[in-house]
Amino acid sequence: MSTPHYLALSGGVGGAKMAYGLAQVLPADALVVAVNVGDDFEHLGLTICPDLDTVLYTLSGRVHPEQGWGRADESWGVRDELRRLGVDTWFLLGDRDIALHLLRRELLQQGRTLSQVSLELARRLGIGATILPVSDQAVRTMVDTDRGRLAFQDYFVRLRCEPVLRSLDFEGAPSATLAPAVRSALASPDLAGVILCPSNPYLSVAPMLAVAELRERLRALSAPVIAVSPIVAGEAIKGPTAKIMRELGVQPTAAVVAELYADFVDAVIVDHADAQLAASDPRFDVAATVMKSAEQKAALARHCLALIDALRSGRLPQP
Ligand code: FO1
Repeated sequence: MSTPHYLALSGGVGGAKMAYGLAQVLPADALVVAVNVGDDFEHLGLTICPDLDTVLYTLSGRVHPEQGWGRADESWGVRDELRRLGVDTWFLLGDRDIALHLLRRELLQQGRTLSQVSLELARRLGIGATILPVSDQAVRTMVDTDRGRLAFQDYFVRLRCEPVLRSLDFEGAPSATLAPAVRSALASPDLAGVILCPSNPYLSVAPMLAVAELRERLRALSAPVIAVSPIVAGEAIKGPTAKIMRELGVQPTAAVVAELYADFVDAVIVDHADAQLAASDPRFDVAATVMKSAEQKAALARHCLALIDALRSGRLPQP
């Protein structure tokens, strides 16, 4: 990669919206999106990569607009037939989604890495940006709850996040390394900056940072690293982030999110609703972070790029 480029670190729905905004305002060869793999699992013989697929479907304009995951215009013939065959279809996979999974299975069985497969799927979906898993090795989020130790999707989808969370760990992370192209993007002198998308800090960002090499490289980076808070006025924009933070004994605030990343982040963008944080601490910057329309996504992306630009030239963000 020889042109200036930006690396976005993304989980599922919220991260994908940010990545979509960045893809609107950057040339295709200037955006690399490294995606959480902690939610991945094997199901019905398929390798399910929910966050990668959410990014792929969002950037290719195929995502279900209300859910934020899965496909728009989906059909359910396979799910219905599985039900008739007595299969518990707790994890919803539509027909079009299954087609993508069959192709992923085929490409993986040919011996390609998850990075290579993700690049190929992005190409076939017409996406110009580079979409990669944060690691090619399996990192699996496990949760300890009041109902015992659970695999992530059992907790998140089957049990709808109802069990009370006590702690999380990331199986495989201690021996996992960065996907080679993510490492290259981070090591490149052309890296202009890193954007931590507004993803759940515990469920989406922590499994990425559990790959120790990522955190080390972010700490050592000379290019600016910024984060967008997924918490607005004490609540998550979407999903269970605030509930999880309370169960883990921390206040769901943008300030707490900033503290989690304090060792490697140069600035944190918070919503106007949390503007008071920026009044006393120059590490906070304020923007409209709730992204509903394509314009709002692009506007937040432009704000991120302007903040990185200001940090690169040593200027403080303007309130
Ligand atoms: N989320 C659900 O709440 N229920 C589902 O049945 C479900 C199926 C599903 C299938 C493919 C996919 O890529 C994502 C899917 N998700 C589903 C979303 C996903 O499991 C979570 O949103 C993420 O893991 C959290 O980022």
